[in-house]
Amino acid sequence: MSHQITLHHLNVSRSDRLFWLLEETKLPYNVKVHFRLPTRQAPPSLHAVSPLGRAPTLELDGKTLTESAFIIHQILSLPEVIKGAEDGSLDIQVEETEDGVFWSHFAEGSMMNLFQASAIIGATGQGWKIGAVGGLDEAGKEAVGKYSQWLTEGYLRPQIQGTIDLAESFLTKQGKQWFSGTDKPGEGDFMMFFAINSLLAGSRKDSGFNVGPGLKGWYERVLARPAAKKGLERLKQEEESAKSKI
Ligand SMILES: N[C@@H](CCC(=O)N[C@@H](CS)C(=O)NCC(=O)O)C(=O)O
Repeated sequence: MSHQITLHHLNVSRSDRLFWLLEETKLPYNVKVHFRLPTRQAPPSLHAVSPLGRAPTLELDGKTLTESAFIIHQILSLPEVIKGAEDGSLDIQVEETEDGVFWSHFAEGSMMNLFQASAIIGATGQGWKIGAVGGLDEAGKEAVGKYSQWLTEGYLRPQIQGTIDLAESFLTKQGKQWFSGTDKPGEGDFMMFFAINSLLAGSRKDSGFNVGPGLKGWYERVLARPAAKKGLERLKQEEESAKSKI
């Protein structure tokens, strides 16, 4: 059965996980690009298709799916994807593994929540500090600046580094190639991709976190895969083509 798939992508977002996954599955898909507002929030067009206005959102045969982990789970459960993995035409871990489920939950539940908190405090703290919001006097602005600096640097940074170190030690100390724990990438790998990509090549590249050789090697293995290359290229092309129509 051929499926009708539309990926709703927001620039600089977790939907990079799905570009990689969809290319690995060889399923054809359409892309609708949504651009963030100057406040960095999702635009009304994404709210129109997604209950919380979040990306990724995927339309699969008329059904609206949200939450990347759930979307990945649904795609990996499609009969043709299971069959492709069984007959060897797809080189991905489709059957759930203990490691794969763990890292899939870890990616959002322990890693991204901290990154997200830090990003929100950093951006909103700056807004209060420069007087764009809050209406504070100089002493108040200074206090907000000090508190947000302590939260992001003193409180959250060590916790975020701890999540990076745990992922590093899984790959190095346990000698694993993939977060699936097998010789193929699976749901844990697709889910971990957003954070690691942002640390090594994206918005967190210069944020001063220590990313070890295990994660760097994992990232190189991902990027060496034709499907990951194709997915990232498609993401770029879709954004460029949508931008040219604005
Ligand atoms: N847990 C969700 C998180 C989705 C999420 O927060 N997406 C961000 C982009 S990375 C978003 O849509 N932000 C827009 C906004 O907050 O307005 C998932 O894994 O899909």
